Amino acid sequence: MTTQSAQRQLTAVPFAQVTLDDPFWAPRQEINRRVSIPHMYQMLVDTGRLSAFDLNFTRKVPSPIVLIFGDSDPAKWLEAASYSLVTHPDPALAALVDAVADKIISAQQPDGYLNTHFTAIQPEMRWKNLRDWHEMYCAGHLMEAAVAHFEATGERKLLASLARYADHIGREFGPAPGQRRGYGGHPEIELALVRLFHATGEARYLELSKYLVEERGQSNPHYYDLEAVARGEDPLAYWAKTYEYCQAHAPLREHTKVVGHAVRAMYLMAGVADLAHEYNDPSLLAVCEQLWENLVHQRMYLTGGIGPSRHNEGFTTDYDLPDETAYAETCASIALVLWNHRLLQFAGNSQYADIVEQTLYNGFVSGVALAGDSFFYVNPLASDGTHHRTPWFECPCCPPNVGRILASLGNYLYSTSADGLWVHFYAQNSARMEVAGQSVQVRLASNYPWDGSIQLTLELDAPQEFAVHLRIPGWCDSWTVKVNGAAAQTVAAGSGYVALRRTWHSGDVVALELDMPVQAVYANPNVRQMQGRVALQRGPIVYCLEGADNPIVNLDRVLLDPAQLAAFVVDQQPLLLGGVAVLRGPGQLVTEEGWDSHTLYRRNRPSSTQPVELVAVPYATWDNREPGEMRVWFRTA
Ligand code: FUB
Ligand code: ZN
Repeated sequence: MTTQSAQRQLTAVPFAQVTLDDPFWAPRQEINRRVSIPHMYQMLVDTGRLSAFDLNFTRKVPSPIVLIFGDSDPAKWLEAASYSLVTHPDPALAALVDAVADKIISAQQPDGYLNTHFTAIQPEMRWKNLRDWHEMYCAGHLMEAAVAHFEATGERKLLASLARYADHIGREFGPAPGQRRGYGGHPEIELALVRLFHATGEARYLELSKYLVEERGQSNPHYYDLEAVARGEDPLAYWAKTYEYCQAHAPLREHTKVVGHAVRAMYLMAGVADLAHEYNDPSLLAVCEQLWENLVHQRMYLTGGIGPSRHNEGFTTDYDLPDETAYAETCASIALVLWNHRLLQFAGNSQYADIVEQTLYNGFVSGVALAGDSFFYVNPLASDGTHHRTPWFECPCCPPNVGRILASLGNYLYSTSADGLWVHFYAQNSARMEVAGQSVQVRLASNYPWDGSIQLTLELDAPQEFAVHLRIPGWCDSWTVKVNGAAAQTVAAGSGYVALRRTWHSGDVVALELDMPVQAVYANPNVRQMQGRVALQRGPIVYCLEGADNPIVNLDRVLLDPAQLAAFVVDQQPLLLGGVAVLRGPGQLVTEEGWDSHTLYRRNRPSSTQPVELVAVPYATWDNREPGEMRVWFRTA
């Protein structure tokens, strides 16, 4: 990617123009609409998150921090519900959305301020602790909800309300005399303000976003120290010890690694990617590229999970990727998707689409049960059988976050550029988009991700020359492409796409065959926790063993010989786990022969194994049956 220009060459096709009817996502979207969104609404009601906007609740002070940022949960729900209305008009949901929008607006103060906790409970503490108290984070989610609500309904009332709140924040914070040089400890508002700018056309929101990014980590003494002293606190008593936790340890352009809380880091970088484009600032894009390299090559799980540590809900050191204790918060994977999707639009480099795909199909969608009414907050890569999804959390950030991504999933499939269209993912769908000045209807038929045969049919009003860019996924080593049955002239794009450049006629069919064998995956020798281990992947799907299919006590005793991979068969099971391809193949089980419950250590090692038939299921679908062990990384024979 060039660092001379930071302008995006691609424009993502919005989900409103894409209808998924594939076997993987379409049923999940339907469950999201029919089960998750109503379930989450009820949870918000039951936990007082919605009635908080009536501003007549009480709460002990100091409040648990999770209650302080409770406004963000209805905001994400409203965003999810608004997206759902776009693809599935539903008068009952529309009425609920309208009522929630009104409720939020009703809590707005005359000066534009809009936060339930710091209006009803601690009004004297408004903006006094930007580091910890999440006011800007909540504001950001409310702004995203307002943009989604406006786009779904055409109603400007919530958008106008959040614009007033943004104006309030813009008056309070900034570099001008009389303003405070603060910025939020939990990024989110940065990317939200860019969305608000696009929805309203008001450049001051973009300027505010830029200020918040540029100011981060700048002042000396540190802004968070100054505000701590003003509260009568010792800044050194900060539990996280260092401002790396909230990416405020140094000015952004001096960041060299992804650090701290994973969700904060990713939301921040998604906003930075937006600003790089909006201001055509290569130095911001360069920071994105540098941190991306560190994240993807040293700090990311195979599933697209990020942030191994529970302590800071975030990053530790390079190559520290334990499986059983992995934190890998669902929200962190979501934020990773948001960032990579933004990076993808700069030059159409498939390395970013690879991350989006890997994350969506694995560590993101593991976050919700197939039934749609329970969720993972933490996504480990091994379990002794005690980790399960639950209907809700004291800190319920993940469920509505999953809801908004599922409802808008069509966002991730296509882009257009000056020279044509780009296909990033091959889930079956129909879409329409503007290409080279005319509306093009696209039908993509596939059984992805279970099968690598893809057929793309184009319908146009008149013949037109443009390029169709097809992503060759990072996991695919061999592929063919034909147009109307004949081997096609492709231009290999170094960026991981092939381009078919020709005059297209209505009815032209592109056939892409992606070879999709069962693959063994190994970890870099520096990942100490995964040495001598192997994982199974097929296409974008990472597999795991679950106790439900493998009645073995202690799945960690399974040995998998990569030389036996050819013996694995792909078994499509339409009735299992919503319809999945299961992998069946041979393994070995280390027996306990020579050991007993009185022997923890021995001076010689009895090596006794017995053959075992293994059944692997997609990682994302684990814990949807009876409780049991789960494991992604196996010992190698
Ligand atoms: O702090 C707000 C959200 O709650 C974070 O993004 C999550 O990690 C959880 O701590
Ligand atoms: Zn979360």
